[in-house]
Amino acid sequence: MNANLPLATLCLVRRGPPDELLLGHKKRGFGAGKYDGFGGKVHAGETVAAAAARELAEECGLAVSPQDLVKVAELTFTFPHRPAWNQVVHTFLVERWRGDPLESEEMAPAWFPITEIPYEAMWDDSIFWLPLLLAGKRITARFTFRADNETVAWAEIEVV
Ligand code: 6U4
Repeated sequence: MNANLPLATLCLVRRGPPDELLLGHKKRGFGAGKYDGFGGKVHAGETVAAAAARELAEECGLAVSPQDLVKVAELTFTFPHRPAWNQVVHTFLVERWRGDPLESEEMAPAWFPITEIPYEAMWDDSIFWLPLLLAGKRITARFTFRADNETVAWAEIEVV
C-alpha cells in the first residue's frame, strides 16, 4: 500500500538514567525550526539501516552499529496538499552508540528529559506517537495532514 512512497529514517537516541532523549533542532530545509530525531531520505541502493546510520552520523556525529538500531515504528505521513512531502519513516531506537553529539550544518542537538519533550516545537504528529515509543511500545501509524501542511487531520495508530 505504501510501496510507492519515498522511504526515510528517524533515529531516537536515548540515554539514562536520568532518562533523556537527544533531539535535533533542524536548521534548514524540510522541518526547519522544529525539533525531531535524526534521519533523512534513503538513497538508491542503500539499505534502510545503512541510511539510518549514515544520517545519524551526518546530522549529529554519532556512530551506531547496525545491530544497535532497534526498529520501533513505521510512520506513514501523507500530505494531500503537498504530495512531495509524503514519506514512510522507518524509526529506530538507539541506546548504544559511539561519540558525542555535535552540531552539524543541518541540526543542533540537545538532550531533553523524557518528561520535558518539547512537543510544541516538534511536528504536530509527534505527540501521537512519541509517548508510545518512549513507553516501550512498537507501532505502525499513519498521519494525514491538513491543507496547512502542518497540522494532523487524521491519524491511525496500531501497537504491534
Ligand atoms: P536533504 O534533502 O539532504 O536536506 P534529508 O536529510 O535526506 O534531506 P529530510 O531532512 O527531508 O531528508 O528528511 C526528513 C526527516 O524528517 C526524516 O528524518 C524523517 C523526518 N520526518 C518526516 N516527516 C516527519 C513528520 N511528520 N514528523 C516527524 N518527523 C518527520 O517527527
